[in-house]
Amino acid sequence: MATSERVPVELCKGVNGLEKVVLREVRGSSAEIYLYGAHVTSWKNEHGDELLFVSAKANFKPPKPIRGGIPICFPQFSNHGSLEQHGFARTKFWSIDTDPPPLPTSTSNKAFIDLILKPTEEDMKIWPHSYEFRLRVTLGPGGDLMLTSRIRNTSADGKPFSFTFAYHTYFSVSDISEVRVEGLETIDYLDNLQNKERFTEQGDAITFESEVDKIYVSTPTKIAILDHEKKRTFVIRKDGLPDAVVWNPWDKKSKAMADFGDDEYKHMLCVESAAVENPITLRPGEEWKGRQELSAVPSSYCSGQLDPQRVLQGS
Ligand code: TA6
Repeated sequence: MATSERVPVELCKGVNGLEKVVLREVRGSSAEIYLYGAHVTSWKNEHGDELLFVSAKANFKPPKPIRGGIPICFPQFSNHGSLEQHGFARTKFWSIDTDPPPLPTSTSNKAFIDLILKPTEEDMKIWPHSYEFRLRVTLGPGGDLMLTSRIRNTSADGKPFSFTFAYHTYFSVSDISEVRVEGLETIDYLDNLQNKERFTEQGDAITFESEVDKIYVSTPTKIAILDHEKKRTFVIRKDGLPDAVVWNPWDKKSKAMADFGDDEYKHMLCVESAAVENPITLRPGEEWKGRQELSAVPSSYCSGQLDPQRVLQGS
């Protein structure tokens, strides 16, 4: 095995020479994060199975965002106002943070990276607030992937600022028509396909037969995505992120996206830990923390081993 394959953290060149960090865990799981956008583009289990979806037509060419993985939506989710859709964090070059303030749950893992984004003078013309955005990406001992964002208002002008946020996670699924989402039953959502009108989820699980673009508000902290064919369940655990966006573009919208294959909607689902309904406001000196932990567990219904409710109620 080449030496580089053993180190827990490796900085190297990715697509089009863009710098990326590779995290490796001793049992074989791995993750990749581009400094462009602090964008997680790969999360593999110990068998080398890719768990995230990245479009075969994804651009790895700034200033366009990368289609897939885990784009970071900041300082806004969606595209109201003057900022670009989903904000600028995903189309900026981040730096490696060599001196991060300690995280209370500071990791004993070795496979983690701290990245930081701060506005330039130029940036301040677009969004006139000074902040420090620190992101820690950790690959846990069992192959779990954790993203912790800390955003601090560092303005000297005494002004607060508000923002909305999402980890826009694209999960790889075998067949969207064989996927169920558990944990959002009875939860209210804003339907992006119906002028953000508010509804209550009626189903006993969410299944997919057409385009879905829903912002579930004040959701439980755990959400499960069950991929029946792969006998795999993704579990999202989130903290500081009260909402969850569920999106599949389906066929028509897929054809309209240049950086997305016409049929790729069949093999992906976005379930995004988010803070959208109620923007977060920070006064100078205040810091917000938003964290999501992703795990992928085997699920085999036939043996009745996995009851999704048990997964959601479990520790
Ligand atoms: O998260 C769902 C969504 O807001 C959809 O409305 C769709 O626009 C998707 O994000 C992708 O946005 P993007 O800017 O990455 O093409």
